[in-house]
Amino acid sequence: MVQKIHSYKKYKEDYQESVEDPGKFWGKIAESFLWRKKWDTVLESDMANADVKWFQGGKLNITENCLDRHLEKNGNKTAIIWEPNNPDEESRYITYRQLYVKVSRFANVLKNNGVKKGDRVCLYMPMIPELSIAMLACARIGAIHSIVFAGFSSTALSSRINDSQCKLLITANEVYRGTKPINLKAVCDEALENTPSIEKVIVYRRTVEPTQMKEGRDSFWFEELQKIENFECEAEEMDAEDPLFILYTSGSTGKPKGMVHSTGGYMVGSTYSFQNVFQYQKDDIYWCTADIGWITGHSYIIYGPLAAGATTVMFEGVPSYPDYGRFWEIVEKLKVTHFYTAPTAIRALAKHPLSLVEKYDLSSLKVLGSVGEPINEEAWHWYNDNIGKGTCPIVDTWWQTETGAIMISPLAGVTPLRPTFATMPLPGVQPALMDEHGKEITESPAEGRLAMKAPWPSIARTIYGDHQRYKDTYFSAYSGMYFTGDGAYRDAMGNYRITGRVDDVVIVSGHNLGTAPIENAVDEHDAVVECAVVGFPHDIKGNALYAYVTKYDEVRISDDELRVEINKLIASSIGAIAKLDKIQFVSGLPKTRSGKIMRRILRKIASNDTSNLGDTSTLLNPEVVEEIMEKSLV
Ligand code: 7RM
Repeated sequence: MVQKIHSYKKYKEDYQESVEDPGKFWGKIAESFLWRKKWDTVLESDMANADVKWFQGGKLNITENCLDRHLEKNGNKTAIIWEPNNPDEESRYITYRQLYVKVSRFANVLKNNGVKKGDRVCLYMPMIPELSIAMLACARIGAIHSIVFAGFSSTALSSRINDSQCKLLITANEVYRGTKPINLKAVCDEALENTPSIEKVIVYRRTVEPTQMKEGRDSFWFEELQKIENFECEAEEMDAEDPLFILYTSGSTGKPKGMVHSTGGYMVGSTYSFQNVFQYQKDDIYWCTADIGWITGHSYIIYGPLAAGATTVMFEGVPSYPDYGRFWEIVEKLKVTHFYTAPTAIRALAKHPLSLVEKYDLSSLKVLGSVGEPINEEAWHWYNDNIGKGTCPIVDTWWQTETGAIMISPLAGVTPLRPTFATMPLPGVQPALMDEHGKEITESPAEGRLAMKAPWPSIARTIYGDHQRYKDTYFSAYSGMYFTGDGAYRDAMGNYRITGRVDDVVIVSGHNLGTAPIENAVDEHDAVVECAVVGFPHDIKGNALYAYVTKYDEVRISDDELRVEINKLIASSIGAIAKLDKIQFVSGLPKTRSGKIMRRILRKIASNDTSNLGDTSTLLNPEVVEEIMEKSLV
């Protein structure tokens, strides 16, 4: 098992070693995993060419690390506790041995359906154990899973399926989230109208509702299982650098980026960070509230915790159902020790009466976590005082889909905290702050753009099918470094506070939304000439979306009707999460002479921060700025 850092002194020593000799440091950590064959070289890297390889020559299967190796001593330990949306339904407890059998059996289902090593399999599923089973089954046979968050629209689903040419789609018929039924199969059917690569669809029956099935293409999960007699499935031997999964993340321009993660490096990075950040101990009950459709769920519900032999909780529902006490009811019921959630959830919960918290016994809690956005002061203290009762360290974990694992965070109970700061880099992580001239800022305190000076094992290896875009997006801003897209402040002690995105990605309720595809959707309305979408601060969602729209002179419907129609377009092309909070109709958008919309200015106006609009001298039409401010909706 990965060695845990137990003291601040040890953290400093390990950090030092990881910088001085990354090969030696990570080689030692990797030793504690199960490899069929050890690596020849720990690290080969050429950051300038976006080329990073860890543990080359190593052979392994990640599921042998997540399942097989626990069987002898911990076969009867609970691997997954599943908590249903409806509190009256039974929880499910799945031991490591049971999970091993279910995964092996389903891996045989995949094989039976012609899935082979290297094939892509799309998973569009609710938060049920079968999602974990399907993802691990893919990994077992070396198929690459591409999980699409089940809140995405059919258009978003089909474009992701097409981008990575998935062969098989696994879904569920229907699911309840709160009181809302979501017909996943119907969304899939719509998506499948233009996804020629999909040959088969396997449908898990989550509810008893009748389900439309297409002859020859669709079959039910249980029918597929019945065809399988062999409950064992030999794990495919993978190269350390073989892809494990693809996960799409929004880009600032154009289509989503299919981030590709490796097998060996990802396993080492997700597990090492899980162990050290959360300081998980043998009988702890760990709960991360994220959806597995996001990287947080991949790394910190499934791969990290299972490789570490932990008990991980998976929750199907929402924090507001049956009421805003649900999270705390679950903490009491399952005696949760580690609770990891997002600032947007904390802010939403903090809006409701404290009695909903006080009703429950939260004394099992030892560690709290936060991820996804900068956590504001108020939310941090509410979380600390009311949930942690001032005795649980809060690990504010900064990382990205691209980084695969936590990069900057306190180690619970080991390194010092500073409210609203992600604090210090994990061993192996070398952050740099860059100034506007592309030079590293070495003094502190300072503020700048956050980059990474050295590779770490779980860094994404490429964007599926577009290595040039990978290189351009992450490795071209600063030579030999990885650019995060975030801004950060560093205090005199070396603690980092992430200040937010510096590009055109807005994080709404923890969801990363590229503004470009939203603008595309708005532009589709025939009354719309063009638009610019920016984020602005929002009490609960962290950020919300504000659109500046120019429309045609002759529009037959009212502004309010047009607003409704625009949001409908967005909901159908991207998903309800991307709906606009504010839509302001303007006579023109501020543009540079080369014709680029100056979103920087709009961002400031939408945030009600107009004291210094920065350089407007390159504007073609400065007069519209006045007009936009005058009629601002904030
Ligand atoms: C894990 C995840 C990545 C972006 C990232 C940041 C923001 C994430 C924090 C944070 C401040 C944090 N992956 N972000 N964690 N900002 N403090 N602790 O969220 O790919 O979906 O998003 O999220 O801007 O670049 S992600």
